[in-house]
Amino acid sequence: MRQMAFALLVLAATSTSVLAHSKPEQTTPANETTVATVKAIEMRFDDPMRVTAITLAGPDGEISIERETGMDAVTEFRALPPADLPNGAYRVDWRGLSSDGHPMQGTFGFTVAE
Ligand SMILES: [Cu+2]
Repeated sequence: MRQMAFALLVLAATSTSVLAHSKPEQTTPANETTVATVKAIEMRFDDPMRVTAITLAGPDGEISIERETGMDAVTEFRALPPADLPNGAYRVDWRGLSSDGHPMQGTFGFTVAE
């Protein structure tokens, strides 16, 4: 019985902290959209986020992107992909630390088609 109460407490604490955390409000390209070109990869957070890692995976595997935003906590994160991404499906995965120091992660995807 004590274990059950503890489990519920953990569950409640977890869901509260998830709700309290900043997820990207908007991304560029927007999630699940099709675009002709990608000039920048951007994420906007409602609370400052220190993005500690970000990867871009495309049809031929991982693609290196150039961070324009450093390791500071920001509400607008920006990175630059190589010019002329080939057509295909892309996925961005990121990890970060929210303003209260909790680890966060997220993902979004888009398609390049000309
Ligand atoms: Cu937190």
